Amino acid sequence: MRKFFPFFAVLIVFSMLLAACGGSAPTEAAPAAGGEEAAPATQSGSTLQTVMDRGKVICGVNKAVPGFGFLQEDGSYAGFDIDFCKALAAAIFGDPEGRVEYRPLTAKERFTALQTGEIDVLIRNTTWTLTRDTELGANFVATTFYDGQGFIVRKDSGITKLEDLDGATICVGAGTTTELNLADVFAARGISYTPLVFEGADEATGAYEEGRCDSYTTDKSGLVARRVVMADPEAHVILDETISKEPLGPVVRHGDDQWFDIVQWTVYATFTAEEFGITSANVDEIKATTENPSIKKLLGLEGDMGQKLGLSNDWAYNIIKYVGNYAEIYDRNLGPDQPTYIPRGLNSLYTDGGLLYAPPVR
Ligand SMILES: N[C@@H](CCC(=O)N[C@@H](CS)C(=O)NCC(=O)O)C(=O)O
Repeated sequence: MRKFFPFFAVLIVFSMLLAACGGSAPTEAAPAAGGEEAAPATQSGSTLQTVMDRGKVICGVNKAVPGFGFLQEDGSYAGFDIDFCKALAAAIFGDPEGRVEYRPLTAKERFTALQTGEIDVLIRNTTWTLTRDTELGANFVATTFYDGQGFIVRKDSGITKLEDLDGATICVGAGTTTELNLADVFAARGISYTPLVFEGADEATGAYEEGRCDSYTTDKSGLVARRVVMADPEAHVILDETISKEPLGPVVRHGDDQWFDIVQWTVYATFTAEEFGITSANVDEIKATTENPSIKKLLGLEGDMGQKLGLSNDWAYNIIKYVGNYAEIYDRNLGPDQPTYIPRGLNSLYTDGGLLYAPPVR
């Protein structure tokens, strides 16, 4: 019984913080959904036209998560999510160089930026949930990274499991699924805690490193990423336990099916290229020699797959040539040679025991 009072106190504080920070609940009315049924299959959306007229795609990204979305010292962006922005630009414009404008957004800002048209697409460690898919006027197109929420603690804290966090102060980002899972799971397991809520990862991990909280919680990918930029990464350990499902991927606005299709098939082209063993290094040779009808369709040698999307027929060739297949994107950012190494696990092709499975290009 002794645990109950502090636990409810925590809940009240948490609710106040959630109200202040917006949580992941909608804070603005979403634009009217376009309605998939209302739109004929051949209807042209306006986002592609806007992007083509502008000559650039505006991509909402993270700037604080190395390996995923990170603003580097030279002012350029790098990461797994950034590469999907480039893949989209390659599909639309051919060479993606100079064709993406990155808009750094905090977790709290991201859905409003999408709703208001400030960005064309959100590619920023964002979890697909029912509420976001409906009330926020967002459409998740595909999962590019299967993740789950975890916790990082100081190695010398002696904390090895969630129950050891009873009574702890936990640093967490505002407007995230992380906040909500933390409340649900800790309540269900009767673990009391005090949340310290911050708008950005820099602030949250800064507070954790200063010892203001006993643990920092976010997607495990985010923990690996943020550990890299800590003063002494070796002094911190990520607990084994994963408390949620966090399927991360690109998001578009409701109401433009053509744009949805373009972003979705851009992702699928990277999976399909890996499945066929087509890389940025061998795509020209394969293009010149292949007799495989499926590869011919993908690379635009047969059929008019690109045109059906409103693009040129070499859309997928350009993605592969200039950005690479999924494995290349993964390894460049999260592979064994990177400080942000994350074993592929669920993010392997279905043929390798993972969850990545693209519908056929035909
Ligand atoms: N995947 C989760 C969490 C994503 C998220 O934004 N996490 C925070 C962790 S504090 C983050 O990346 N913050 C970086 C920033 O806002 O600069 C979600 O979609 O809500």
